[in-house]
Amino acid sequence: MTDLLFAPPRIGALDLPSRIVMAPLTRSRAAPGNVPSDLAVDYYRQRASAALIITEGSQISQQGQGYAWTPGVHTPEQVQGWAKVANAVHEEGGRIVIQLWHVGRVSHPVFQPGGARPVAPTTMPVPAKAFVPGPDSQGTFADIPEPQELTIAGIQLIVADYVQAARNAIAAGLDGVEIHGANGYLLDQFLNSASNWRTDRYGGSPENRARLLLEVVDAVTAAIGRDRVGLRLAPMGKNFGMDDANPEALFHYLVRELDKRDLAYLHLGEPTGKGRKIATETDPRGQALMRDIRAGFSGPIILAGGYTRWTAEQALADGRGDLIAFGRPFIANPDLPARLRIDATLAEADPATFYGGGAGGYTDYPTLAQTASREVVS
Ligand code: 8OZ
Repeated sequence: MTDLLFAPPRIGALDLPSRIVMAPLTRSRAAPGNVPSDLAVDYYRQRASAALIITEGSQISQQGQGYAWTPGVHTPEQVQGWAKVANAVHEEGGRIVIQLWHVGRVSHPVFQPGGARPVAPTTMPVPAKAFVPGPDSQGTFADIPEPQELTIAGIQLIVADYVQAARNAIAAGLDGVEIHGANGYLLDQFLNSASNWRTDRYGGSPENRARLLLEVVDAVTAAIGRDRVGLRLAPMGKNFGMDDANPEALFHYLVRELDKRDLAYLHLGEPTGKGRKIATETDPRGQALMRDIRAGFSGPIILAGGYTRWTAEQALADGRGDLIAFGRPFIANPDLPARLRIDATLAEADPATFYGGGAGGYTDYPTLAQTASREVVS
């Protein structure tokens, strides 16, 4: 076993101690006002040994929220909350960027200003349910009404919201932002031909469907600097009705454009055709597309999708990516890099506590050292 995971890379403005990234993970535990809670401060502090923490998706505006208790980055209280998180991670010697999120049509009137219908590129039924606050502080799933089609003015407001959110992130002391362009949310809804039937300059050709994403990238990089902006994409992803008639044509254009923009990194969710389960299960067409993206993008690439230490080392050895994002393993193993270094057995995360609730299943997973001392004590 080589130790490629521990060869230190530089991405954008940041020197990293390893290639082990903490993937963005929705945990639905924000305090009232969608403010990152004091528990979130502990949670991220505990995971500061990651080469880079990418926070949970955080809505750029009230319109951008689609799940109960996700944090925002658009009010002064939320920015204060993120400042505490950034401080905690920096105190431990870590680095942290925030994932900027607009869910588009994957929302519900309970989240929308004035109880409006959620916004989308095109009005059509949404093959998804929204996770809304239910009785007894439990989340519950609700049908999504047909969304409203965004006007050009509405699109421009959203671009401005991304810019403000990115400025807020920097004001909070975070190290940068990741634009969420994946998994069936707003920017992905514009990219994919199945969800974008527009006939204006934001729909039709790959150039037009990529326009909003590139406008957001350009506006955010102009505001905070290219070396502090990453982008997450899900090539051939199928979440929430995503589908593209010609993903090769779309990504050929998109990657060529992104490459000109000199981003800090590109973060790719592996196409598995089976719900992003295991990286090695990718279908041949998806693998070929991933190779083309890799060849067309000269900046660092982070790969995500059910990686283990072994498959991560393989991906790095094959040159398929430069860094690996681990999601579930970071939930139950706050000291994941230390465990991977000695190939320790990993703790399993409990899915019952993924979303919502308090400290249980959030900040109470021990490090290896804590586990050892508990065993000595008992
Ligand atoms: C799981 C649950 C809720 C949201 C994504 C932000 O898929 C998410 C998400 C994942 O990108």
